[in-house]
Amino acid sequence: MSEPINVVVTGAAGQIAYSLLYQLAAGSVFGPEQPINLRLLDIPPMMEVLKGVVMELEDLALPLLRDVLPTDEPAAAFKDAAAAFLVGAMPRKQGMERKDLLSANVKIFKVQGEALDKYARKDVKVLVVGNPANTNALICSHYAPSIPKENFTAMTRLDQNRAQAALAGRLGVQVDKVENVIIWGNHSSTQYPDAGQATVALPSGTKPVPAAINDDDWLNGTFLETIQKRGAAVIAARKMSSAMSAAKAAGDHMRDWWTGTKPGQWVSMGVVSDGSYGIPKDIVFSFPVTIENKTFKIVQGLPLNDFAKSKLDVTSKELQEERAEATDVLQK
Ligand code: NAX
Repeated sequence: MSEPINVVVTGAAGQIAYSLLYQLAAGSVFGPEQPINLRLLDIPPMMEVLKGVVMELEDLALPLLRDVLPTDEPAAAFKDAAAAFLVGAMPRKQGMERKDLLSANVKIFKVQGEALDKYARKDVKVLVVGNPANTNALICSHYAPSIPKENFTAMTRLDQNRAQAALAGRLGVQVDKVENVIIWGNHSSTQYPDAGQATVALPSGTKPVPAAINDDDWLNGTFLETIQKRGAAVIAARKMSSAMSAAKAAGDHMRDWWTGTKPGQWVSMGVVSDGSYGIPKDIVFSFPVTIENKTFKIVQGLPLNDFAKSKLDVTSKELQEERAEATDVLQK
């Protein structure tokens, strides 16, 4: 057994955390040999609710879960953190403009970036789930200059899982038979879910998904829109946003970052752009990556047709706008 690591979950009293915490305590993210201390951050009005969550964590009676600290102090939460799930964010309220949402969140992620910079381990792995996830991750990294920017990522894994499930459904195969579907860009409705490089393992052998489906209109139309709008469809039905699937995706993202991807397989993560595929640097853009030794590499050289290029352009423009708005808020 290794020494316990400190794992932070913000928004710990919220609905995504409620599903995520069990996975962490059960060892499905950091593995069955890695004990963890949980650092649960939320805001002062939620401390009573958080007490209940802590009671339930105790009642899980899981041996990997060691020390649990509920707190409303970022300094206490981020101390010696090895991994952080930044789930807590200001929710969009009725009548709220995107700008207002961005402005409230930029302030939260500035404070958390500063706390990470000061108190966390320099190799901390940060996954931002709270929306607008990509730009929040960028801000957070900006305020933690002593931590490499590669250590800040945003979650598009839920979009990837949704896309994989939709393709498997259409092909009538088990979900794990489909691999390498890509989410490009922002975790928003401008994202580009791309099945162009995806493969499906069929009894007759592995085939490219576009050939197996043989319906580009569906792939570039219904499929794309269904994934882009899936979050809204869940809200319309459940009257609450995706939580169980979001928590599972957060676990998938961190597990792959921690333990690596399988040979030949890639996953999508929002990472600080290095200019790959002509995407401007210094925005957090979702790319296909492979991971080894806790380090990701953007998959290079994938062919992009004009349709794909135009989609990447739209989502990249939105991220540049978000960055400009965020910078504007921070300069005021
Ligand atoms: P909830 O409203 O259930 O929980 C959010 C929690 O965050 C609350 O307990 C709140 O008090 C807390 N919080 C607010 N400000 C905080 C701060 N400064 N420090 C610490 N905690 C703070 O939301 P939930 O459904 O759990 O969703 C959380 C976030 O995930 C939202 O921003 C949501 O939009 C985002 N999502 C992102 C997804 C992604 O794929 N990247 C998908 C799912 C989800 O929509």
